[in-house]
Amino acid sequence: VAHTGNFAESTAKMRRALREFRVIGVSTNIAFLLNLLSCEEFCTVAVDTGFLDRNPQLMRQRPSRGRVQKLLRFIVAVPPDGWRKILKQKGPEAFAKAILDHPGVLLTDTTMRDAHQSLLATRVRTYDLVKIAPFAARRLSGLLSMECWGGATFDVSLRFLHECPWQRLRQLRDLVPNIPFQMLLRGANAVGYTNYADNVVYRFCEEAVKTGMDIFRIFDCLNYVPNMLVGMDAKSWRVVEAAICYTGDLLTSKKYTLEYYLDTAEQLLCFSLAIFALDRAGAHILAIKDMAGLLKPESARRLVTALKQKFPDRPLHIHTHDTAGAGVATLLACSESGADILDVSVDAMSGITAQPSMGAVVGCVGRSPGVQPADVADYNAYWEMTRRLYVNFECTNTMRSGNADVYENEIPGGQYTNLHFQSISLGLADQFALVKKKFAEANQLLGDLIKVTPSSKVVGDLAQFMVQNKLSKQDVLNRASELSFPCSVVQFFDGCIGQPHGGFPVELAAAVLHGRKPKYTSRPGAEIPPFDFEKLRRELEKKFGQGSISDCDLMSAALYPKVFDEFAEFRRQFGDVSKLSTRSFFQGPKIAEELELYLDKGITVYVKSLAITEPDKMGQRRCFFEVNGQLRVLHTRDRE
Ligand code: 3PY
Ligand code: ZN
Repeated sequence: VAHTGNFAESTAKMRRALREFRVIGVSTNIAFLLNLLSCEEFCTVAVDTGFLDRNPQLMRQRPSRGRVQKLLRFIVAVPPDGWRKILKQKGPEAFAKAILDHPGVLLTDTTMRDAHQSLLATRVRTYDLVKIAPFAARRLSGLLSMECWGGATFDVSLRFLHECPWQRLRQLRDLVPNIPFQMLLRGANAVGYTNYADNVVYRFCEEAVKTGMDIFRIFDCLNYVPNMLVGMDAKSWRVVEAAICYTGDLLTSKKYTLEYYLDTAEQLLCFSLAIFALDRAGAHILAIKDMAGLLKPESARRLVTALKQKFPDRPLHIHTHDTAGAGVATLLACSESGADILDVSVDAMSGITAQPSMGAVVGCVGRSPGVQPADVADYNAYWEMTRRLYVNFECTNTMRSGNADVYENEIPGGQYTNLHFQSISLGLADQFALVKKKFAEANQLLGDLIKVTPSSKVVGDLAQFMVQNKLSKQDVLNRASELSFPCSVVQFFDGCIGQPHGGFPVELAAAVLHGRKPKYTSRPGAEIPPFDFEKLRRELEKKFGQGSISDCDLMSAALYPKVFDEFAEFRRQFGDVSKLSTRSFFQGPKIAEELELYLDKGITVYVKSLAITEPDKMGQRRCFFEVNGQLRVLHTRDRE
């Protein structure tokens, strides 16, 4: 905790450090610091500069030696070593070997990515992630990894939270130097919804590694191996985790059988080396990605046992969702059958459509999981409170509990509540049960697909189309050539997202494409010309100013051109809103409430909202603020 001689500044820093468990430096006046730390008013209320005059005893008391020692112990505690040390010092192959040699089962915490993507519409802000990150670094250092990036978080942070996803990753990395970070990469779709040119995916991965990413979980929405290899073919010291998507039930499915998963794993782990001439192992880790929570305990036993027998030299990582409520049972079955790593999310951010509960797995798993129940409980206390800030985005607004009907409709966790929400906005609120039934029918019409972003959108769009137009499965087949199918369905049959296992249903494909040939019959990215980054930079600099576009900005714009333009314009108008507290961001300031804005290292501004006038004839309001004690007036128009 730094004492700079400026009372207001030091006070702000210390209160912030206390709140965020973050240590910035060491005060030379430990007595003063200790007295402040033990003063309740200081720790809980926003104090002003008269605070010391009212509490002169704080300057005089001498602390005991024991208290100094305790405080020093806290100050000097740096995060303990974690799995990242092995990765950095010995590289990804040794990292994978160390996982295999580890006697316990290891955990990945998905709270900062998939859990809030599934439960809170991906809305958790950087502000709330960085607050708890130092705690995770110190008390959860035994985690194999934290999944904190990728999937939908990239798009949502730019589009809805108006914050830079790269800055989020950088900030988290600074605070968690010891636990490997993991991200979800949608193969050739990177963190988007469509296939990009190969150089976009490569450059995205390079930038992510530079910004602090370690483990890339790579999947393709159709398990289309050529698409996955685009993401897997990288050159840096990052870890490649090849994820095979799981669907149906391998005990009963005729299409997605145990042999299918073993063959796909073989292609990813072995054949890819020879066929695609990768310059190193195809994948360091193998993952089963059960995005809808369909993997039942008995099927899990068979799958894990078979994969471990066939590929004993690759760690096996299991990802599931708890939609039906059987997630913990599945993870325990996986652990007993020899899985090396399990995905969990903290209790308060688990269950329903998210991952199974960390606390439950830690409590029940026989093999030592590397984290302590008491630490999980403290972590949970934070998330219990934080989740409340996102009440408007709660999946529980539309879904009170998990639902075992997922075994019938196979809707992925991340899509389940979204689809419900979409149905409401399309005026189909009371027909969600029908939408789910049609989802299963649409899946059959499309040939029984792997369903995950973006193939799940194709199935969801067709399901909603069937409900809106009151179409049965047979109607779709009979009238296919005259129907105007959703764009995503046409693109699917055009091969734009890849080739499905078992091929396209021939008759429906011919009808949807009106007899013409599909655009792509192999990997789409192979035919997309390389993306011209320098041209894009010139265009952006013309719009937003010379030198204003960082390499990360450029990457965001290459992936999401329109969303980035809006984000950059917003940033130009309002600055970096990720610094605002979540309540201020979503609800704005309350009159007379003091906000503490931490702008940069050592720069904290206190803002008090004093009054806001009614709109004048021109629709303008005047807002009166006190900024560090000085009056400021702002003229503004209500946002629509
Ligand atoms: C994503 O693609 O964002 C997913 O979470 C898929 O399961
Ligand atoms: Zn998931």
